[in-house]
Amino acid sequence: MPRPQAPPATGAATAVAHPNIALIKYWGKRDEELVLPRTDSLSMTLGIFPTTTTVTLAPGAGHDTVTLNGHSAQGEALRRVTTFLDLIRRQSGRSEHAVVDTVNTVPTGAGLASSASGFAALATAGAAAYQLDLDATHLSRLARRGSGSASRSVFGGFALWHAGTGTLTQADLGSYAEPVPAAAGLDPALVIAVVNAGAKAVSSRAAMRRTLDTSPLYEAWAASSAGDLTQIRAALLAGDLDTVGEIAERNALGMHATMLAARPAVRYLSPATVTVLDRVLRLRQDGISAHATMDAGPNVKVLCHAADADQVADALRGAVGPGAVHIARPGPGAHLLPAAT
Ligand code: 2P0
Repeated sequence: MPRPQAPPATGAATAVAHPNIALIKYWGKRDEELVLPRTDSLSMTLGIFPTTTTVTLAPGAGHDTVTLNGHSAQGEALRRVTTFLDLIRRQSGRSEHAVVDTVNTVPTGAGLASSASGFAALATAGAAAYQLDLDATHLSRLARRGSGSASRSVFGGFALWHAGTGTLTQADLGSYAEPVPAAAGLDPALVIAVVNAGAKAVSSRAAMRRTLDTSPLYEAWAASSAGDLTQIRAALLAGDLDTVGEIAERNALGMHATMLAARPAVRYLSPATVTVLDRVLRLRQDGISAHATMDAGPNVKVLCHAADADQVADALRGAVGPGAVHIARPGPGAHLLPAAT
């Protein structure tokens, strides 16, 4: 795999990464410490809402300093970043603390997770700042440790994150994302309908743990997800967006079914979610290829042909109110920005 760019020699680096939306979901960890998933997953990296992160080494500083959208990070957010920097320090054999400055362009309360783009950007900038010369595969493995889905945002377009197999050590080595080929004619868009911008009641980390521990439906979904993955790869290669959408929708609904069967149940879907799902069904009845996927929240992402995206967005706007619908095309993988001169 190519390197995102040659690492700089200055101890400072800036990287950009974009969010991704899974078409085959990651839901459930085999190992929490190593962030090893139970199943393979497959996503599309978006061309909107980049996160830009600068990591600057601070020799002599007694701790890391983290700024998120101009505000000093505290508590759990700070702990996750410093733990991640500790990993980079161990791998690079260096001990300096760092100053991390992150700007996230997901509109406040858009209901889209920023941990994927956030940790992909942090891994890319952090590795460069600490002179850790990693190719994209190893960057993906590193980003995974910050947040599982971040492993996929290292790559643009469609990406497959391997769960890894064998012993924990073997799985750690084998769990990374890689690009997935798609037919040249495939021109997808994801229309994002934000039905509720509020914070979620249960974190996805806690929800996936509870699902794995208590849901009698979990193993059945995990097994069926393997078949979904094989079929969606074939559909991507064949340029069959309708089949891609069909598989993505059933995989997401199956994931939510596992949560609904957890004890106690985890229910992210709201009445407005179901209203949007009805609109998507109506679009299909009108002959438009549109299929829905939902993550750890009530918002709906609708996969369609780019040529239909405006029409799909109009239809969804009617269900969620103006200003809450975004259109995303496939975007680039995480990359370093040239050093400022
Ligand atoms: C996904 N989600 O595949 C799934 C579908 C949410 C639903 O990845 O615990 O923030 O940091 O590894 O990556 C959200 O989980 O979780 C997620 P951690 P992450 O996109």
